[in-house]
Amino acid sequence: MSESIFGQMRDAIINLDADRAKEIVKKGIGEGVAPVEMINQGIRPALEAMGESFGSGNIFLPELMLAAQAADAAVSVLEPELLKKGTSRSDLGKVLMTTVKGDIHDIGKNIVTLLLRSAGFQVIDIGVDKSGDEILDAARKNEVDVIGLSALLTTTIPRMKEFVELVQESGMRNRFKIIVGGAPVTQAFSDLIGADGYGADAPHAVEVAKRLLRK
Ligand code: B1M
Repeated sequence: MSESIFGQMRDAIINLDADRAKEIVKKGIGEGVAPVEMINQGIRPALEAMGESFGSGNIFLPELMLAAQAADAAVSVLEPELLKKGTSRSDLGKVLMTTVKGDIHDIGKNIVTLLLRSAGFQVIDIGVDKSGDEILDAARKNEVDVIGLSALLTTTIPRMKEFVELVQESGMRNRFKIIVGGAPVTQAFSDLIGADGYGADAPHAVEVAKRLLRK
């Protein structure tokens, strides 16, 4: 049953049909399909397929943008479900989430934000395209425990390395845990730049944040 929901969701996004994507999510919720599974098996693979078509020149930016809008629409229906299924605790710690400078991809960041909130973290989401100085300033002002950086472009992941260096130079490296993620980011890259943790997907990011704060 849920197998066909995932297929229908992928089709809706690939056909750039936001209304249909929302309908399928509602149907999935009605059938008791786990929201995280709808993301992992429906939304994310659909966008990956669109990304491949874009990379090979079979579709163009306007189509990619419409696919992203359909995915966003699907996530917006899932949002209350994810938060409803979450814990009533909000004391696991404070996390700042952002996408690094030069990068406006935010679907993955928003999903990680949702799951962290659902798990009981307080999340300050400062949006996309943020410089190292902006991120560090916000982290300091909001007194967060964890800084979460997302990047989707091979040209923007170097901003993560620069950020770790900036925090080190500012003398605040012991004050913040830094978690990185996004499609081109790997555990090896995270280790290389000296981040504290890497999340392959949103549930994994939550586990890593919990482990780092030992909660
Ligand atoms: Co862009 N784009 N895009 N794009 N886009 C990619 C990344 C690309 C791989 C597509 C391709 O060509 N095959 C390619 C990058 C190639 C490269 O770097 N070598 C690319 C390109 C080239 C571009 C533009 C440059 C295109 C252009 O303008 N010519 C441009 C860049 C703009 C910019 O940022 N400056 C661009 C623009 C766009 C849209 C605006 C159309 C749209 C983004 C809309 C939005 O985000 N609001 C878009 C999209 C949708 C994609 C793809 C198709 C899908 C990304 C996505 O949302 N995936 C993408 C192809 C791909 O990823 N395979 C592509 C679904 C999402 C749920 O997954 O973001 O990976 P993801 O997040 C996951 C995990 O990675 C993890 O958890 C999430 C949930 O499971 N995670 C974290 C993410 N952040 C985390 C942080 C953590 C932990 C885990 O800790 C803090």
